[in-house]
Amino acid sequence: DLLHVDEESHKNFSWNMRIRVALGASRALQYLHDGYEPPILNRNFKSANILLDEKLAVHVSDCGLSPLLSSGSTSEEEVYTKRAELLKEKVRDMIGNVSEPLDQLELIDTLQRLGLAYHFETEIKKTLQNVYNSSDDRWKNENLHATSLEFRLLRQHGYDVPQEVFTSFEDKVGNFMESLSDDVKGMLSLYEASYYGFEGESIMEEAWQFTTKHLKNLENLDSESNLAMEVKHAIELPLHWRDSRLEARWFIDVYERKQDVNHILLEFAKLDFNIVQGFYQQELKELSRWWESYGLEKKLSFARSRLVASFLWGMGVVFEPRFKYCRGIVTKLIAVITVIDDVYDVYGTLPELELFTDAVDRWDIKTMNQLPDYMKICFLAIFNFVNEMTYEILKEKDFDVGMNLKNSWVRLLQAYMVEAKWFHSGQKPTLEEYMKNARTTIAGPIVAVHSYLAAANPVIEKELECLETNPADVIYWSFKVFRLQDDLGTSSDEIKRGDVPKAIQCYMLETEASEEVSREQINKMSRQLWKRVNVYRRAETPLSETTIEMMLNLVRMSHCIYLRGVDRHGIRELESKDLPLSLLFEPIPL
Ligand code: LA6
Ligand code: MN
Ligand code: MN
Ligand code: MN
Ligand code: MN
Repeated sequence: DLLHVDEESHKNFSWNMRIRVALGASRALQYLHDGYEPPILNRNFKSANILLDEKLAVHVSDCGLSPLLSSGSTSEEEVYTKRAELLKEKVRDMIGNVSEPLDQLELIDTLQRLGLAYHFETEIKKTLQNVYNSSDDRWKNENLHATSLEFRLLRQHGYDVPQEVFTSFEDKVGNFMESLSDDVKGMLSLYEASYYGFEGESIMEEAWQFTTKHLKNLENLDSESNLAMEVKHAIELPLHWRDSRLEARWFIDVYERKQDVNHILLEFAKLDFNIVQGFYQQELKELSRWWESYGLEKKLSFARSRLVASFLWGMGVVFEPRFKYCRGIVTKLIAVITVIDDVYDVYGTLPELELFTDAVDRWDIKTMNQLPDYMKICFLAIFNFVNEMTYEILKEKDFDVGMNLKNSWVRLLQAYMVEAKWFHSGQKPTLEEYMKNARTTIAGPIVAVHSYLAAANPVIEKELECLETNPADVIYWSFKVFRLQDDLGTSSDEIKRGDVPKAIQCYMLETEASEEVSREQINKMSRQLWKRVNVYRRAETPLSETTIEMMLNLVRMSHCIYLRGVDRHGIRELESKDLPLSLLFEPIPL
C-alpha cells in the first residue's frame, strides 16, 4: 500500500523498497498531503521508472501513479539549476577572498568533503601551490591540526612534504607527546594525515599508532557531539580510502550541524548533490532497461543480478556528471562480470568452462554452437557488449578498441580458469600464488581497460598499453587491496559454498593462525599496500593523474562495499542495514 507509507513502516522496508517508495508518486503525494514542500523533484525524479534490483524489481509505473508525476513542468528544475550556478560563482569568489593559509586549507578540505571540489579544480590547485611555495610557516605555530591538514592536502595533491614536519610534536626520544591527546581535533587531523604515509616512514607509522590508540578510546565515549561522530566515522574508514559521493552525503549532514557553518557552501552542496542525483537516476533508468533487455537475469537464475550495486561501482570510479558514458560502461561491465563470475565459481563444470574460455578467445560466433545453451547467452552477452562499445568508440573517437576489450576479457577468464582448476583438483595455492592470480580475478584490470577507453579522449597508446600489461605500478598494488577487501567481505560464504581458499584461508593454511588473527593480518596487509600505493603514485608512469584516480576510486569503493566484512555487492539483504543507498536516491531536503 504505497500510498499510505508512514515513517515507521518506511523504516522496515528494504532499501529496494524505500527507493521505490521514494521514487514513486506516493512519496511526493505524501509530502503534499502533509502540507510541506516536497524535496527537489527534478524532471528525472518525477518520471522515474527505474527497474531496481532484479528479482524484487517492480517498475515504479506499476504503482499506477506515474502519470501524475510525469506531467510536471521543468520550471522547478530550471530554478534550482540557476540558483546553483549563482552559488557556484559566490563560492568561487569566496576561495579568492580567503587569505589566511589555515582558512584556505580548511575551505579546500570542506569543499572536498562536501563533494564540491570538482567545480573548482583550478582555484584549488592555485591555492595549494601558493601554500606550498610560501616560506612563512608562522601560521602553523605548533598547531597540530594546521600542520596535519597542510601535510595531508599537499600530499593528496602530489606535493613533496617530508614526514619530518611532525618532529616538533615528538619528545626527545621520538615519541609523540602524550599531552597532544587532549587536542582531539589535532589528533583527528594527524590520524587522517597518517594514511598518506609512505612505506618505511617511521614517523607516519608512529602517528598512525598513536592517534588510532587515542581516538579509539574516545570512540567508546559514545557522545553525540559532532566531533565524536567524526571520530567514529574516521576510525571506521579514513578519508583517503573513502568514496567521495558517499562521503559527501554523510558530510553534508555533519556540516549542517557545525557552529561555524557557511550557509552558502551548505546550500550549494545540497543543491549540487540533488542535481547530480537527478542525473544518476536518469542513467540508472536507462541502464536498467538495458539490463532487462539483456535478459541474463531471467535466463540464468542461478546467477546474481546486481545492476544497482554495479552502478554504485560505476559511480565510484567516476562520479562527475560529464563522465556519464564511462559510468555506464563500468556499470554494464560489472553487471555482466558478476554473472560470468558465478558461472565460473558456482555453476559451470570444468570442461564447460574450458570450452567457454576458448570460445571467447577465438571470438568467433561460429564456435558458439559448441557451447551448452546457458553459455551461449553468456558468450553473446560479452560479445555484444564488447562490440557495442567498440562501435561507439570507433564512431566517437576513430579508434578501434575491439581487440583491446576482447583481450582484457580473455585475461580475466583465463585467471578464472586458474581458480576453477585449483578448485576442481582440490589443489591449495599458497597466498603468494593466489594473490598473483587474484589481482586479475578481482576484475580491476578489466575495469581499468574499459573505463580508460570509455573516458579518455584521445586514447594514448602508451597509457593503454600500461593498463593492458600491468607492470608493478600504483594500480597493480591498489588492485591487491581491492582483492583483499573483497575476500574480507565475501570469503566466509564462498568457502561455505565451495570455492578456492581466498586470502584469509591461504594465510590460515600457511601460518595455522585462527580466522580472526588472519583477518587482522589481511587488514594490516591492506594498510601496508596502501602505503606502497602512496609511494608508487609519485613514480614515473605513462598513466595520467585522472586514470590513476579513477582506479584508486574503484579500490576506495571496495572499502565501502565490503566495510566490516559484509558483502553488499553480492548479498542484497544486507544493503538495507549497512549501506543506506536511499541516501543516494532520495533528494536532500533543502
Ligand atoms: C565480486 O563477487 C564480484 F561480483 C565480481 C564479479 C568481481 C568484480 C567486481 C566487483 C568486485 P565475488 P570473486 C564488484 O566475491 O569470485 O564472487 O572474484 O568475486 O571473489
Ligand atoms: Mn610552507
Ligand atoms: Mn565469485
Ligand atoms: Mn570468482
Ligand atoms: Mn569474493
